[in-house]
Formats: sequence, C-alpha cells, structure tokens
Amino acid sequence: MTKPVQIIGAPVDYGANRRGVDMGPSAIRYAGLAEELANAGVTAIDSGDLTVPRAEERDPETEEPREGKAKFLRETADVCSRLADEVADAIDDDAFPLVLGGDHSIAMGTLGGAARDAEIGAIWFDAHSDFNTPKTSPSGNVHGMPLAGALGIDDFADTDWANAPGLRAENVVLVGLRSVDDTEVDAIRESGVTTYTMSDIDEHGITEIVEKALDIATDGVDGIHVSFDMDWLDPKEAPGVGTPVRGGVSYREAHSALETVATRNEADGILRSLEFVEVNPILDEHNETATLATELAASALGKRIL
Ligand code: 6HN
Ligand code: MN
Ligand code: MN
Ligand code: MN
Repeated sequence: MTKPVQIIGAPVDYGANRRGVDMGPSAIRYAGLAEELANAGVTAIDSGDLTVPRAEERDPETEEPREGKAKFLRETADVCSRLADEVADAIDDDAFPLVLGGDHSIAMGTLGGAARDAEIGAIWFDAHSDFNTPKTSPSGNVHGMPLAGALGIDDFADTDWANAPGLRAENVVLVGLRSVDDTEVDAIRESGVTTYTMSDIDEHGITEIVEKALDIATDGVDGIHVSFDMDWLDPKEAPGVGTPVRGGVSYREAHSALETVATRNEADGILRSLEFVEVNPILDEHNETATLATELAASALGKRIL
C-alpha cells in the first residue's frame, strides 16, 4: 500500500446479540496492529475510535417502537452516518481507510463513505450473506443486514445512511458462504450479486475463486471495498466471533485470499477501503482472533516475506 493507511475504530455492538464485540478495536490494537503494519512497510495513522454510546445508556422503554424487527436501528444509523463521513474524509485526504469493528453492521458506514461520489464494487469474505432486512430478519440483529442495507434492498432503499447508491450490485461478490437464511435467498438471487460458497472454494481453490471475485468486483468501477468478517475463517482458527460456523477457510487460505487482493492492488490500485469486523475478545482465546486480524491486515496491505 503506497498511500498512508488511516485506522478508524468503530466499537459497535448494537448489531450483534453477543456482547463484547465493541471491544474489537481495542483488542486488535493491543494485538499489535501498528507493529504489524510497520513491519509490512505500511505508514499508518490511527485516528482513534468513533464515539459510540453504550447500549446500556439507551433505554428502550423511553424510545419509540423499533422499525420492524431490527434492534438498535437508529443507534446504528447514527454511528454509520458518522463512520461514512470519516471514511469519505480519509479518501478525500488521499489516505486509505482501514476500519476496525465492531459488529458487521458498521459496513453500512464504511460502504456509505467509500461509495460517496464513486462507483464501487465490494468483496464480502464472510460465512454469512448479511442479506436480511428488518422485515425478514429472523434474529433482529442488524449485523445480519449490512449488505442488504448498502444495496438499498426493501426498507433500506429510502435510507440515506444505509443505502450506498455508488455500490453496484453487479460488482458485489460474496466469497466463502456457508450460512444463508431462507429469508435471504430470494433477495440474493434478485439483487444481481455473485456468490461463491465454501463448496466453490473446495472445488476450484482459494486463489482461483478470489481472482474471479476480483475480476467481477473491479469491472468498470472506481474502486473496491473489502469487507472481512472474521467468522469467514473456521472457528478453530478464529474462535473469538459471535456467530461461528464450522467448515470455514483455513489460516493459510485466509492469508492467500488477501495476498491475492494485495497483488491485484499493486498492479491497478483498485483497493479503496478495507475493514475487519466481528472480533469479540470476550469469546476469544488469548486474543488470537484479534492477532489474526492484524496479520491479515498486513497481508491485504502488501506484506511480503522477501
Ligand atoms: N455476521 N443470518 C443471521 C442473522 O441473524 O441474520 C446471522 C448473521 C451473522 C452476521 O456474522 O456478520
Ligand atoms: Mn458478516
Ligand atoms: Mn459472518
Ligand atoms: Mn464450480
């Protein structure tokens, strides 16, 4: 990465039902993110964390009923709007935004900022498709909705904070799926995004799938966003996540995927923004999931062995 990297923490747990994911940015910094990036030859500026009021400070009794079935939707809207501004400012300043979650709901902020005044694609490394909406969500957890939100599906179409008009569905690729709710299937099919499941990775190998994903995501756009949910990895590698699903990618496959992204970016400079989400230090073992996030960030930003 030739640009300076601007680290932005989004300590949000409104979107997940397992508390503790708001400590993700601290855990990732504590695991040595700055050192990892410095060793990778990346210049990083840490702009600290967004201010996120604790869920406990919100009294659901005194507030109006929630929109549909989505917990803390207004709080999420507020934090995503502010995150979008920070991400857009970083890009305006010719820096590269690296956003640390927090649960995956924050992706609506990152994408909102990255897709401001630009047409973008996205690669979504995740066990899940995150394609629910307040109407369809079985859990009511907004971290299961950010891709539907950013694509403006259903109720999200009328929002100015979730819907990222510059994000083009035909340039969105989901990689490594293994947990899709029945409620998400039709929306995924109708949206025009491309999906690769874990079976596709088994059949073709990680490098070929990520190369294909890059071809699709980068076709005709100004840049791409990479959203990396730590539950993409197998829970044996990344235990510190709120919604683990067995059968995920290995340690080496995860690095390989991001090295493939980095190699493409070195050739065409197409990477516009990056985020790591869903690190939950309370569920983690010896901060190893946070440590893994720091290593993966280095791989994505161009770390080389020799
Ligand atoms: N994540 N599909 C489930 C839901 O509650 O909507 C799980 C979502 C997990 C979201 O891991 O970012
Ligand atoms: Mn996710
Ligand atoms: Mn996930
Ligand atoms: Mn195939």
